[in-house]
Amino acid sequence: MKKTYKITILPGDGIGQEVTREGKKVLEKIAAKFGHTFEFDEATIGHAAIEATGNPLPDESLAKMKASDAILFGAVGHPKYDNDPTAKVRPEQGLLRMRKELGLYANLRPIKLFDELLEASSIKPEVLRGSDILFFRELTGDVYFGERGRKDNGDTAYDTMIYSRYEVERIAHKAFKAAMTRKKKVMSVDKSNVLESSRLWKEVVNEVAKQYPEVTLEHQFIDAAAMLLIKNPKAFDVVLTGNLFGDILTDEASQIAGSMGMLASASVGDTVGLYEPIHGSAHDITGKGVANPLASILSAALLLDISFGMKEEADTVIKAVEQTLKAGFRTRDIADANTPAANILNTETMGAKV
Ligand code: GGG
Repeated sequence: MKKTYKITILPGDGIGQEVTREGKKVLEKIAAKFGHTFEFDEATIGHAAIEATGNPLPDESLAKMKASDAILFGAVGHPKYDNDPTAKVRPEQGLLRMRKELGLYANLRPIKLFDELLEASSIKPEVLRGSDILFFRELTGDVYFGERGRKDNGDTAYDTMIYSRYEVERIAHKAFKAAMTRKKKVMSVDKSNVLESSRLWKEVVNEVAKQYPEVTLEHQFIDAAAMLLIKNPKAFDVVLTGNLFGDILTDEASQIAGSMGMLASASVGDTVGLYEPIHGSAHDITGKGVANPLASILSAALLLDISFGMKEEADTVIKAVEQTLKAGFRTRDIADANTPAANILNTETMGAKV
């Protein structure tokens, strides 16, 4: 009997709702085209969940996710909390708890460059052409989960950057294994000239590297890596880094791909895989129908490939995105002065075109 694949749809907040609808639409199309049975169940997280239950990650949502084969997630966030530093409950807490509860410690962020968007990038096409980078961002450690607080009557604040040997080991193995299937190059990014947690990071990465003698390992400080990424993106293959540095560096790398709206990601670890665009909830454009759904659609492709082992189906999605771009269609964020107005699509029509 053919398997029924259970997919939790977790739209979250802001444009997360709009783009995830298009990602789901593409999964439905793939199911029909290839004769698969995908069963979808929606769950809440973030501000939407706080409004409904007071909790950014209700137990019911977590239970649904744990019972599914994969999760397609949108984004969390709301400006209300950005302007209130004293808020005790915040949408992002739902995201962090979800990553921790599901053991999603490895965030894969491929910087997929479509030839059609070379001109849309802030970097010169000749510098960009041929770039192909895969980031491994550690997701359940670092300053995100270390002790934090206030002292001196609230006048001093602290966050603790903390890593344990096993946390670095497990993500390093994932990065080295991926490098073996690519150009056999790993760049580990840290700040070991200043930070003790980075010195442990470097020490452990060097130890893990001994098990992969065919892979060339290079270390860079985060500041130098940020500069090199723009200067010479072709020099990068697999990048291995911590939670905070990975968050910042991959937002920067999105400019290589032309827009934040183009970058998909996969979070994997101990249990079910989670797939999401790297962008946030973008309340400035929420409800306007202009959000780029391609990162969600490409996240759906990662879901098919990594969680379901459906390589052909995943490639079909990527090819459909490629053809849509080749035909000249763009959302606002990836359009340029030469894009005819009729080719600038909204979120829904871009999803439909793909
Ligand atoms: N889809 C990604 C998303 O929702 N990002 C919002 C966010 O708060 N992310 C925290 C982080 O990953 O650093």
